[in-house]
Amino acid sequence: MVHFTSEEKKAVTSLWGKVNVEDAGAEVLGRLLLVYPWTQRFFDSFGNLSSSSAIMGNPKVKAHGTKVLTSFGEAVKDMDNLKSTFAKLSELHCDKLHVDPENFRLLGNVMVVVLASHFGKDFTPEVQAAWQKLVSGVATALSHKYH
Ligand code: HEG
Repeated sequence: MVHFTSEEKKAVTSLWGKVNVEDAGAEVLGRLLLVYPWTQRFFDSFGNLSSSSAIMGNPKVKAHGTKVLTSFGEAVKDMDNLKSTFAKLSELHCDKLHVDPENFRLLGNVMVVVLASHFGKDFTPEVQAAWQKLVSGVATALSHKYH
């Protein structure tokens, strides 16, 4: 499992405190659907995803993105226990949703891009390294129950 130093935990937590979960959630999920269009197939109940502006302004994308980032917030709160935090969600994504776990890595990297664009020079290389570690740890934890 990934290990976080106290500096890394601080870097992750202090940035997370400034994140607007609704706005960032809409942007992360929207960009995932736009950049990796095959991910759209999991969301055929979301209505219009036919263009960049349709995706980025879709209220269901925003609502679900908020849900995903709120869940990420649980990871931030308890970085030493990612595996147990995401055990149930891992089962859900595997058994019920059939999401290929590679998509968790894609979402994590989109998340890093969005944070970089929001925080500019405050997103230092050290802060990025800590976040990359977290998104990778979350993806691994979400993949753990796959069989
Ligand atoms: Mg998943 C549902 C979290 C990536 C597709 N996802 C959910 C839910 C949460 C969640 C908290 C709600 C679970 C519930 O209703 O009990 N998802 C989550 C995280 C990540 C992630 C933290 C991070 C990497 N999800 C993800 C990806 C896809 C996906 C990459 C597909 C490309 N999630 C998905 C679908 C649902 C959820 C299709 C069900 C949506 C619905 O029907 O409401």
